[in-house]
Amino acid sequence: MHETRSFRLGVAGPVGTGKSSLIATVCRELADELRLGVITNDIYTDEDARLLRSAGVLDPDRIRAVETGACPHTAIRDDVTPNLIAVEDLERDFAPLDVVLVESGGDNLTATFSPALVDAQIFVLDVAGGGDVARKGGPGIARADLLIVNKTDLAPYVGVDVEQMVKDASEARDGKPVIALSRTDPASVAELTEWVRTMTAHVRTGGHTPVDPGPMAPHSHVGEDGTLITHVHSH
Ligand SMILES: Nc1nc2c(ncn2[C@@H]2O[C@H](COP(=O)(O)OP(=O)(O)O)[C@@H](O)[C@H]2O)c(=O)[nH]1
Ligand SMILES: [Mg+2]
Repeated sequence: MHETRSFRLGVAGPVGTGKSSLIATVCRELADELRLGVITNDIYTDEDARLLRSAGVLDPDRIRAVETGACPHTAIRDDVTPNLIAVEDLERDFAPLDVVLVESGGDNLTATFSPALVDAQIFVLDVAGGGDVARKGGPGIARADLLIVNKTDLAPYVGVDVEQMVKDASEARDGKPVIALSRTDPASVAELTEWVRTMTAHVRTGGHTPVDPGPMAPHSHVGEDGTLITHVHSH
């Protein structure tokens, strides 16, 4: 492994589940301990990058946006080149970096990162999405290196049983880790930062093999000109 190469950690999951907030939390907790960088992916804006810069948890120059110009999952799975260039630029400009967090533009419940882009990935769900999402599964839920059930502080308001949701998720994951997280719950934040710390050390020693969670489900988008763009991945 090249000595300036960082641990590249993907953060995927549907829009609004708290990916940017989770990255801000990791930066706030670990920026004194690990040398961090962040890449965000949005279709036409750099909104996530701006949000993270304004959170004041990391040197703003270490946060860069990739404007995908197309469905964001394409940029984290099918054509990872713009993201790889952004990661490598960041690694070169701030060498050595320990971890680069890559946020996907969350447009789909089954979007996953290519192992060509990240060494490990986190998939983020939130309790507001409903308790049955974890049970229904999907490649990110079943096979990401870490699954986050986020915003547990909201569970009483949306009638979700967090314990059951974590249990369902764990069953779908063959024992791979699940963390019930809320940014208002320090114990859960500590669990998350400990996972990042341990995984960083594990990747550094070469003990971790990136796993492809598998392709996302076939789906369609309405393009800018009103035409239907259909993504069908067959293997
Ligand atoms: N109640 C609660 N809200 C949260 C938590 N984490 C994030 N949010 C809110 O959820 C919304 C979406 O968060 P964001 O990080 O932008 O989601 P993203 O689209 O996945 O990047 C924002 O209004 C956040 O303030 C949490 O732990 N608890
Ligand atoms: Mg975001």
